[in-house]
Amino acid sequence: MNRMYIRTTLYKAVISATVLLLTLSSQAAEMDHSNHASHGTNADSETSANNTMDHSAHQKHSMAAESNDPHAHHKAMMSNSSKDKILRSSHDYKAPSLTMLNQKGESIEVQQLLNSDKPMMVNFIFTTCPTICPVLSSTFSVVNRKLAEEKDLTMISISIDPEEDTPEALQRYAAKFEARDNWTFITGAIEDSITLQKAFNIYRGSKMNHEPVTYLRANASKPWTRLEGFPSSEQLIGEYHHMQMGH
Ligand SMILES: [Cu+2]
Repeated sequence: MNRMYIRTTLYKAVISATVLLLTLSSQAAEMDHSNHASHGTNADSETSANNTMDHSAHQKHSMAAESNDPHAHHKAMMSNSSKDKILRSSHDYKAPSLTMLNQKGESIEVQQLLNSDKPMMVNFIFTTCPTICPVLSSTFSVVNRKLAEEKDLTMISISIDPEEDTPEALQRYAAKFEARDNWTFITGAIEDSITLQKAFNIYRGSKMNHEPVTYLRANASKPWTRLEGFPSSEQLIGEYHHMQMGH
């Protein structure tokens, strides 16, 4: 769908239908993902069901709705341009054999790391991203803390901008998101990052085109679950428990 068309249409609706707006404004606590438009956030996500969001990174938008609020039209647009949904699919991605680096500067055999017989959650990020990655990383941070008792779980964030994301940069990023020991950040050669992105069908030619995707699997004998969109921490934890029950 054409986002600009939606926004334009909504704006007209705002002008002509105040009553409608007041109704919509009650949904204003939903997130504004309009700044994610350039990342193609919603392009493929129209078909899925789940619409629960982690709002932790967007508290500033959680204003109470008021009847005479002059920003009601803005809120209405936010709530309606942000029907972010999670598109869930299953894939047999093959981790390539690569030697990369973790945030401590240690060599990591990527294939060995990813082909673990233990549960795993993976995403692709870059530390200077102003939009998608802070949301994904905030969610990972909450999950990392809430699943602290799950000793087998490994969480992995792979840089798609390894030239900027040195091990030191990743270590600072990890500290910022209070990453526990079981959350590893991966960088290395740009070609290797691209190879890895292609293996997980997330390479889009430029870091500026990247999409929010989270991958999970119970162990190396299972397919990867691919979640496109912005799952909340509760959703990710739900996926984790679901997967641990053998589904
Ligand atoms: Cu990003």
